[in-house]
Amino acid sequence: MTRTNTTDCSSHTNDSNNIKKLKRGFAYKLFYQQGVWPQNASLNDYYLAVSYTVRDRMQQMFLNSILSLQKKESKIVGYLSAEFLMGPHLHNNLINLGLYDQVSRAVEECGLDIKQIIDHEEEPGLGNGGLGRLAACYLDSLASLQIPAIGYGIRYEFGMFDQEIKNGWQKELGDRWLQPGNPWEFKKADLTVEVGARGHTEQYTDDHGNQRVRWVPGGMVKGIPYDTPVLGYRVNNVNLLRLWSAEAPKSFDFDDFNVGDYQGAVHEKIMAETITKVLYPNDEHFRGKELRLFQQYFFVSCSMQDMVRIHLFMFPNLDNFPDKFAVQLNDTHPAIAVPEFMRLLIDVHHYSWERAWDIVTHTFAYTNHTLLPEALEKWPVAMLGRVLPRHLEIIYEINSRFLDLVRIKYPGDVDVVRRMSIIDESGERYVRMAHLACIGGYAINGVAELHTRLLKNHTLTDFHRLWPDKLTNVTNGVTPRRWMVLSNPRLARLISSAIGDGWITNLYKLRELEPMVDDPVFCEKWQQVKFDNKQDICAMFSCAYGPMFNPYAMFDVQVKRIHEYKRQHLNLLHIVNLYQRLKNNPNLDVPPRIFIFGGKAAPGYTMAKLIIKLINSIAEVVNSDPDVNTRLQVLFIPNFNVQIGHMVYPMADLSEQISLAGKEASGTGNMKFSMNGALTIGTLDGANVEIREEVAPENFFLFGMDVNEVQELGTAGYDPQTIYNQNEGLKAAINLIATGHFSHGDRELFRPLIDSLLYHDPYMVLADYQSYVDCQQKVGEVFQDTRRWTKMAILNAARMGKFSSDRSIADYCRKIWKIKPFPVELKLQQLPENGFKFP
Ligand code: 73E
Repeated sequence: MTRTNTTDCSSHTNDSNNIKKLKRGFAYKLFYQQGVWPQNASLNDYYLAVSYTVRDRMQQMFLNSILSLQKKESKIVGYLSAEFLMGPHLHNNLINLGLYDQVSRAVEECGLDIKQIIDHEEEPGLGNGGLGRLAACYLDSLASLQIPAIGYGIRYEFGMFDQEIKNGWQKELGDRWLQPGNPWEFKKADLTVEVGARGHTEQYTDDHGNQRVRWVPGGMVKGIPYDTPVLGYRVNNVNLLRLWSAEAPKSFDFDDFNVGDYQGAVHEKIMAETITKVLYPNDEHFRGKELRLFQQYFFVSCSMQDMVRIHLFMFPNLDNFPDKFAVQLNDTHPAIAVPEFMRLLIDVHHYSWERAWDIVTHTFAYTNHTLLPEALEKWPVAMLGRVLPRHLEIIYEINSRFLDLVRIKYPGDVDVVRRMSIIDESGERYVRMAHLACIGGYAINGVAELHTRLLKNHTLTDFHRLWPDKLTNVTNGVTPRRWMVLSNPRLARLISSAIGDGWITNLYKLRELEPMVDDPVFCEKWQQVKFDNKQDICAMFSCAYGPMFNPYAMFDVQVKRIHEYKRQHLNLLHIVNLYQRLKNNPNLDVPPRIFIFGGKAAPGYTMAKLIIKLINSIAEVVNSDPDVNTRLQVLFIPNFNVQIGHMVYPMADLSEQISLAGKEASGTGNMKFSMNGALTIGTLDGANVEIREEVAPENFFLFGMDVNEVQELGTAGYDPQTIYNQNEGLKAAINLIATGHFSHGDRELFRPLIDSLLYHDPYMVLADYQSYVDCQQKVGEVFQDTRRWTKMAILNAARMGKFSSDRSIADYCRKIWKIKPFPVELKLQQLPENGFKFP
């Protein structure tokens, strides 16, 4: 159902009326909210004034939507995620409201520039990368598809660190995103909940003579919710992002103060507030830090208590909780929700174990995002028992009952019991959170077809054998609102002028672009869009580098977290090889290329940081060498985040998706590039496989081993040195780095990286090297045939329908949540002119 609202009028009079109202809104907000006269206001004041004015335009829909969450008939998705990488709000809200043009005119009439205002926003970087951004795309699609949903997470005071490059090295700076003020959130102090920690459990007999257990926590913290409205695209539904912030139960204890323990009272406050202080910047590397465990428990407990409260607002008990809520666990980070909900049902609401278990196992569904063994969460039993003693007891009981079932199913098979147990007893004892999530939920899903197949056949094969219907696939997707309409307005306009704008809510409609590949005028316009986007980025970097970047060159881009499995160093070996060939043969027939990198390394991941240093060192040498620098340039864009992503995906010609097959669960950057008309060079990994299927093999540059070949090579015994010795080009490239050509003669600097490649090469970079270089040769040849390249690029974008997050969410609704749209009717409530009476 599309919105017929008062803010999106097309008539000229209404337009100018609305613009007038907007301008008045800005002035009021400046004066009353910011407390400044327009002439004294800073850019931040203007940003806040514009944002508050826009937020006011969302209120009617927002409050109507909250009311409809409380209707008995609507089923709600509770999306539990430790990360939501939302990106800037203002621009997105303007697009989803349909207010961009009016607000930009109103701003302009105030003598300002909407771009400046939009760019001023400090983005909430409350996520590491793909997993957190996926959660944000899913919130956009949930609202746009009119599915009631609440995203539950953590309001980190410091999100993902800001990255600076100093002398080629990554430097991390604290991200103070809340400093300038956050106009998009509402603090809901009256919905505060309490969360316990540590302490012990005890048995007692209740008033009815029943034996019960209770947890006596050693301490408590308060969870304060902050709500951010999440708009759907041109619909009335507004969903909720509810992020929890930790506070001490009492902020200033005068009793303690009087008895002289002022330090103690303040210490307690500081400890409590540490819980939501900072996002752990580790992507796919599990570190068993106690504070992280408590962060997870904290937000999960707050969220489950909140859902129980909402449920009991409508129903007399929790019997039918799974009819009202479908709770999705975004990876295992919130998996402690399983024993927490058991505890709430049994200890607090006095359900029997059996009834409680029935409710729990009809409530949760679990998404697995990674196969990397080092990413799988397992908490030391001793630590979990110390922090959450009642939960450990419940986990033991879940495990004991589960293993009874396994023993009945596989009599005499002790090995399967050991493998499937929630407790890993092979050395120090650990709680395997993935097993807990598999056992405690009714559905498990992988995030791309290949990934789900690997889960079925390897990582979760025992669970798949036990419950063949439980594991399904839902391939990831990204929202075309942010990743096309917002970030690539030129392309969006061109597409809409050709096929109308239905594609924005039904991405399969992009197929209608296919016949346009034979229309030379359309192809030329397509090229012009790409060229203009490239020029924008050249202009941006001309301040730092001068006018060195050439928009006619091929823009070859790899932006993602820096990780060995993603193989940024494979890309670098090709660059060094190309550099050597150009030095040896100035007439080499290759098109000019700019290799662009972006991404952060986990602060403790030494090898990833060394890869960043190597990228910058190669850039320094190559970019200043007049023999090559008109044909080959390297650029590292610092601090890659959502905002920079808006510029990067639209300007790329070539998208690098070059992980070792079997390592990247899905990838989502691959989808963003393709929908913006970049061609992919990639392995058969993650969602690349499905992208290639959709766009057809002839429109995709495939190289490298597939998963089976990787496995066979591993079994046969992989020896990178043999490959090094037999491949002259590869040897020369590695030697050039090793002998200090890019490190001012220092042979030690990159030795750890070189040694790793030569003696271990865990991600088989050398094995895929030649195939990659050959494929890059082909890429260069095709790029020189502009018509052919353009045709392939248009077909890539035209065939991206499957990778809209709208399709992913529709799949979740159908396969897992069993939820249907619940459109919100907009009943405009007039605010009383003459004040109101408290009911
Ligand atoms: O392949 C990506 C995937 O596209 C995967 O690596 C990523 O999730 C994306 C969305 O499905 C991912 N991130 C994490 N695990 N998988 C992770 C693990 C621990 C902390 C933070 C993120």
